[in-house]
Amino acid sequence: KLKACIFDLDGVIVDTAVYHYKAWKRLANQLGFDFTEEQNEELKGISRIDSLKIILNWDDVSKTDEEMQELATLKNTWYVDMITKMTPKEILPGAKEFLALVKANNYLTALGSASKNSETILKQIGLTHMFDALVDGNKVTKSKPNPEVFLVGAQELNVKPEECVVFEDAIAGVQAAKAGKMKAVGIGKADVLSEADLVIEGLFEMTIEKMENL
Ligand code: G16
Ligand code: MG
Repeated sequence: KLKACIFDLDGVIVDTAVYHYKAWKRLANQLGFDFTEEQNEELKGISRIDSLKIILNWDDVSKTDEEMQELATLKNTWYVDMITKMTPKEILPGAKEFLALVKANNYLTALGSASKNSETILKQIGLTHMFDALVDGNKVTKSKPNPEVFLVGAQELNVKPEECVVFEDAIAGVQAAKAGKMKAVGIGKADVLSEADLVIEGLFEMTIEKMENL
């Protein structure tokens, strides 16, 4: 029986992908190249440093580890400038309501995000108190599709992986949930997230019944 819900942040609770995109684009432009919104899809759910490696690879740019750290830090400065201006209005449709619903039905809740900025984002949108456990890029080292971020979430909630359902918008995130032996609800397009147990457009479509029937 399911006991806990683990939520990804970017793409599930809020759309910070637009800010990541703007900041990475600015960095790429500064380095003399560009990339499309379609390419940006590949960066969803991927850690900061791994995202940078993918971007540099698109234009065959090679940098030392030290240079990469500097570039990632620069991108993050621009990104943080944008997310510190976020407001609760940016919570995605149905997210707050579904969190309240699962809590009212005695399910435990955890955040399972690759971001090292999750605390700032949750504070800005006023949802920190809705989570029984917070697991993000500061607590784990292995990027999704590795299940580490979700397994640590289950551990912090004191439940078994089989008792968890993960809500994810990224292919890598759905794969991480399945690799961790958890149920996965994909948020987005069914053809893209075909490995999920159920795909919905957003949390506004989710019900307790759908969750219990997974
Ligand atoms: C998010 C985004 C990724 C981003 C990653 C790391 O993951 O989807 O694009 O690269 O976090 O973010 P930061 O640079 O803030 O540490 P998630 O897991 O919340 O979808
Ligand atoms: Mg995501």
